[in-house]
Amino acid sequence: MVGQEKELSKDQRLAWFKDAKLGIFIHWGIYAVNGIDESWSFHNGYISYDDYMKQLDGFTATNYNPEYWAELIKESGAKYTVITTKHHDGVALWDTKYSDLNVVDKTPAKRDVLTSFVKAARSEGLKVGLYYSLLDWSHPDYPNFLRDKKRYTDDAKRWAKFTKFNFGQIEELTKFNPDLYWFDGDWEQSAETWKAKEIRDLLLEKTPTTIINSRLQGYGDYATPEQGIPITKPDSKYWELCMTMNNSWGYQPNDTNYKSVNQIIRILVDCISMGGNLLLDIGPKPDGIIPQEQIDILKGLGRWTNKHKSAIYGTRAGIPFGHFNGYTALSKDKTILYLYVDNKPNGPLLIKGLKNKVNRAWVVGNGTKLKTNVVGKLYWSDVPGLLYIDVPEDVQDQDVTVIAM
Ligand code: FHN
Repeated sequence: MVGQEKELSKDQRLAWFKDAKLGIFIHWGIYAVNGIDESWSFHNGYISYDDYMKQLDGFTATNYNPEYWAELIKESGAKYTVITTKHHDGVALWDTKYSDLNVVDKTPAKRDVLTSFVKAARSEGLKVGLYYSLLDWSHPDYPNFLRDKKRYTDDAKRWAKFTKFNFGQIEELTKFNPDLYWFDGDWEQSAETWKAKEIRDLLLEKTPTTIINSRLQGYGDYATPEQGIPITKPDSKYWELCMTMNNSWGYQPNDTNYKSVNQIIRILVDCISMGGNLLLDIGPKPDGIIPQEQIDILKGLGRWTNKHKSAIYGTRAGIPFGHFNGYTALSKDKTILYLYVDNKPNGPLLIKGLKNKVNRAWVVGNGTKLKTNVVGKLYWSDVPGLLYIDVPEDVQDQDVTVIAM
């Protein structure tokens, strides 16, 4: 249960996560072959189960280059990555001994594509998260199959068989020594039915320094909002927003509705300003090529994150809205305030109601000192009244300018 262990131990386990700010999510599976919705397309009846599974024949991984994936993820500025080891369709990316529904036995890729990625990501210094769907719509002993067709409703023996299988696969994943377990699909059963506490205990016993996302029916460590940016800070000390670059998790060539680099940077700073992380998704093609639009976004993001490192990693949530018309964050020791300027200012920035004296202000990434002008300071106080900061056009970033003070 959240908060079950001693707070210190949970804080220690989550320390890297709190500082990381950016992760890259990877949805890679057979759904990329037809370029359709991952798992949901058959569950919702847009394609028959048999036709969905025909995609196994097209998952080739012929151009799969895990070292390049890891390099690119690193270049984006991400500190961690989470890959779908098995989505709701039940197709495993590793050589599981619990089912032959895996890319080694059933696809022309004929090899475990997970091990090489974990290794490559680690060599780039990235923390590695493994996504695992608790529900498995392919397993014959899993009760819920198609949206309107249940295999069974109450059969303790079959559920026990499924539970054994699920624990078997989860235990196999512990051998990768993940820094993070990213569960999904918990909504179909209760914590008791999943044996969520036992899953958590198993993971912390096998991999004691790991962390677990919230989708384990209350037995995770941090909140996992999805897609819509939280308007207010989620009610959890640790959290991560997971989000697609276009409207799809997996590769869908027809979905060209990509957010721009600028829009994604603004979402990232929104998360940072509330003390959270952004887990941004990519969906590689069935041969392992990452679509060019996604590469461009990762590189564009990398340009900005590399320039603004000090205002990203290890920061904490900013000051309450009302002091500044935009996103803010604080350095870990709370001596530096960062202002993220996501629109071209048409005059000096205004910060009001500060309780601390401001010694200097500068542009993050190029160090230019900025002129500040205090208006309405009380003669008996060190605290500025209205503080204006000029940000000349030639020091502004093409996306989001960051001012430190
Ligand atoms: O059903 C999945 C969906 O396909 C995708 O994997 C996302 C990622 O967070 N999670 C589920 C829905 O919450």
